Amino acid sequence: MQRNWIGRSEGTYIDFKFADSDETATVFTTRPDTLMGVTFVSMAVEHEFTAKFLEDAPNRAEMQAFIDEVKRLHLETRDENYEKKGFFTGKYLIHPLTGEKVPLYFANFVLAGYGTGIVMAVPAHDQRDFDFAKKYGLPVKIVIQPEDKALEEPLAEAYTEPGVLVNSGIFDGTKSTDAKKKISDYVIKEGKGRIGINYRLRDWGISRQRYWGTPIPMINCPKCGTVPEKIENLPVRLPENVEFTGVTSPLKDMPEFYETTCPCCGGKATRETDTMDTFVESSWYHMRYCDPKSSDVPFSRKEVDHAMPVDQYIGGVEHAVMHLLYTRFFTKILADLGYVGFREPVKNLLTQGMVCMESYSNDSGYLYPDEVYKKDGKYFTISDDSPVNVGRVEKMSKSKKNVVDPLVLIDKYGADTARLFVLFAAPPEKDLEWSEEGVEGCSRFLTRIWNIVTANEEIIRNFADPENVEGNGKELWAKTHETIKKVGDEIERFHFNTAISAIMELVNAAYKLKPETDIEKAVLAQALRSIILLLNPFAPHITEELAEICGMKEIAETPFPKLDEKALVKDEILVVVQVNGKLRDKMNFPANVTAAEVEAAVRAKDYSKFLKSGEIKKVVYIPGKLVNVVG
Ligand code: ANZ
Ligand code: ZN
Repeated sequence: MQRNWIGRSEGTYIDFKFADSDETATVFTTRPDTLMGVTFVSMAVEHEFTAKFLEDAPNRAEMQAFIDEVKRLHLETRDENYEKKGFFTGKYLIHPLTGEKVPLYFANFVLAGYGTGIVMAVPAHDQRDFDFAKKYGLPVKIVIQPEDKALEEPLAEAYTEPGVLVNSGIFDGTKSTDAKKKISDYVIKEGKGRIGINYRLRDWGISRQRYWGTPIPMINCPKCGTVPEKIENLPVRLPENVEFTGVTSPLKDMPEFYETTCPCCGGKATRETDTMDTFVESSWYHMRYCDPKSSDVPFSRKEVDHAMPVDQYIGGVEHAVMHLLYTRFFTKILADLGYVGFREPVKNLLTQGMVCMESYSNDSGYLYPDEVYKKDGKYFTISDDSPVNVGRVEKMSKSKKNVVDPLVLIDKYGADTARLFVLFAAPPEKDLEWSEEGVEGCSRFLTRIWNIVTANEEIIRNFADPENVEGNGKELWAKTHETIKKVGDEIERFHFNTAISAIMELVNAAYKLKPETDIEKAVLAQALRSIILLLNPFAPHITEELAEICGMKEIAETPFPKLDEKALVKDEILVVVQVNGKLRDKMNFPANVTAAEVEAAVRAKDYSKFLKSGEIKKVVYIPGKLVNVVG
């Protein structure tokens, strides 16, 4: 996402001479392969050429009106999907290769801040240029043909795929992918262009007309201009006796703050009342947390290098480009200046999803979920049983009223159920769809655990973990330790939902064992203790309560359950049999089977109908997995 946001773009600058002067209009293009298809050139109204064009224009008023309209549009919206509009500048440019005259247009979709603000237009191969050409009756010249069949003219839309060059003189027959470099090299060799790199990234204006934020320590003097505050007067502190009118920053109404003297000439001057964007601070202030007591420096390198970088950043996806890009930028500067010894502030990023829910509405607007009820798959209002429309599942928002109050949920089901549902319903990086059924399911699951633990309280109290298990309890013993391993691994990867579903499986397995022997009781006791411990991070209240009932130590003081590798050793393994690479059979072997025993077992079977020669030439055994029979 950051790479996209920065938007590095490699292309070529190409010079077009004006037909009526010696001046040059330079375009930036990433598609020099289409150069021979240029039928006009478009430019931003904010370009510096504009003033001259206005002077020369016979229809100056009309041109000015167009320019004003587009400028307003560019200030008001950043979304570039508005209707394409243009205006002829009255000027022509000379095509650098053909020498033909091409008209120069103002176009509202050309941005002043990107490239050169001038674009060579290729209507046949660029959709924006195509729409523009259709609207203003400009020619469409095909210079790239698909390799399999010729395009039908007139085109219904721009052809933007690669192909082979046509109508391009010496470049005819060249693949468009190769022609990019060829034409670019040619133009450069002719002295009519240069390689260019452009970035989509816009400048970051860090000042805000707000009170909260770091003061900008600058002073505006009518004589000296904008000058920095004297070092001995730093830091500039914001007044604390402020009143918020809700209209302007209170600083603008506080002469006691802004009236000052100029550090250069000593005359009357005003202090800057804008403050810095809060991102300026959040880009580095976490480093102060590593060293909150230093008073001569913001932080000491020793303390910061010890604690930073951040191991795990968790945030909404909106931080991936803004905050995280700024903080990387600040960190690199601080590293360059020698204030920190690392160049990346964060080791790992998790962008969590959103909580979503369907919305309910009727003619009088949106309804809260507790104003409706569900019957036979349809929804009705509680107030008068009238039907309710159900909207799509989307981000919870107050305006759509598709929100649930966690307190209501906690009152009805308890905090453990609420937390368990949130963690279970989706992996953290995905959106979570809220559902009452899901919440009820989690509540039932906790009840099942309560029931099985309290029913086996004596067993849990009296039986220690088993040493080694054979026979009837073996399956649950293995399952317990598989679950311990899985839950541990999944928690480390933030996959709480799969950790919880593994615990659910273990609960089901525990319900199946009806213990008779002491060893079986020990197995069940260990399984139930493990369930309590493993579930504790997700449902702390009920599990601490159960631990106490069963005479276990306080869980907060208990380490994560230990994995017993012995329990994971399988008695039997399943080996897949391939004959000449195709799956043909499966066989069970004792876990300690040797390659020779597997080969003997395979040779004892009759696979002759799958063998080309009718007999086995070779047997290749990949231990524990598969055996390939060749012949
Ligand atoms: C001719 C051409 C033909 C183009 C074609 C595209 C397709 P990126 O990849 O984002 O860098 N462009 C250049 N400057 C512009 C500006 N200031 N405002 C609007 N558009 C501008 O995009 C580069 C392409 O965007 C350039 O390549 C140019 O159009 C356009 F079949 O040149 B192209
Ligand atoms: Zn001054």
